[in-house]
Amino acid sequence: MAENELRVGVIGVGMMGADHADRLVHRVAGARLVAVSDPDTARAAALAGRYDGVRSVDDPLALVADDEVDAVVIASPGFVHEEQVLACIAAGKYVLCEKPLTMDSESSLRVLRAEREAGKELIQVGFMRRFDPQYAQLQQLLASGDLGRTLLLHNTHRNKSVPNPEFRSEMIVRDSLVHEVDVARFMFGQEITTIQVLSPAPTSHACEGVVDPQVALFTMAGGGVVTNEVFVNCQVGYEVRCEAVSERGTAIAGRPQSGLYTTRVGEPAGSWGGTVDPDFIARFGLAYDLEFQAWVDATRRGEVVGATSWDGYASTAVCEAGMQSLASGQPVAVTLVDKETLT
Ligand code: ISE
Repeated sequence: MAENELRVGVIGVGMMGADHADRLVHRVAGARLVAVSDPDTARAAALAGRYDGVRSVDDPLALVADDEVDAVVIASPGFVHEEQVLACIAAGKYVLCEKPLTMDSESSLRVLRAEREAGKELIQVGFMRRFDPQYAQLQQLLASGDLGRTLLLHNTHRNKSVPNPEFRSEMIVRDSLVHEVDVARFMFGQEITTIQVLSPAPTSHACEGVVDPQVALFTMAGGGVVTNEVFVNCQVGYEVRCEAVSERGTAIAGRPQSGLYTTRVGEPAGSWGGTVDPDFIARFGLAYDLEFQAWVDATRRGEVVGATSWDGYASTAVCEAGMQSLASGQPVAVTLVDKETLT
């Protein structure tokens, strides 16, 4: 093992966790995947068997406590995050937890308080857009003041489809819009004070009773406004972008790049740009790689980078208000505790 190499355990090896495991093995320097855990123990064992020196551990809390695990990636479903993150804090281990931090603001607050009481920042929340080179560049541009004060953001977030018949309208707010919540806070450097979720007539491709697309409006603490379209059954592919409108100019992150101009006999007759990404793993692959590298480097230095537990708590609180607004159609105020005292 290289000196100071970070030994990482991954909890939850569904689509995202398996991708993260592969990332740790092949694309991140300074870390070594040593253990994986999943309620589907056969799936965990099969994944562990693919790599040298990786064990599968049935109990996720035993993985956290394992002496050979220095730091933990949590890619399990949101409803088990609280228990698993609290276990990491109790063990004094750094953790990269996929969003959402927890399912509601009360439980996120319990996590935040536990981390404060432990006296050391340990939690990074997996908001990967912060590491996408264009999103990061846009944030730096806005923070530099070159474009003047930021007035508006327009976010677009489209997924090809959600074939899951269990899918519910609230999941669009909690699992998809939550990314734009973090983007708005990141770009403005301010909290969101109100959220309103509008329910346009749904696409015929949505499951029965599901409101899709949704349009969410955020008001920022400084008075800026953010419009968000989230459309998870757009049928085409994965499209995510953010346009900022400032006093002296505008900028867009995530605009498709033009590519090779080709023509061909047959259908389609040719193309002049790239293709639309199929899903978030393709679209944000580089962002995830950069996020993981930053997490590993920071953990080895004993620091936390990216979205913190406060960011996780604040975004959960906004989504909670968003789910109320989805039900009523009315704007809902976001209430946060005092950041310094947590009261
Ligand atoms: C999923 O959970 C994600 O995090 C993706 O980034 C998002 O695009 C998708 O809508 C969510 O369901």
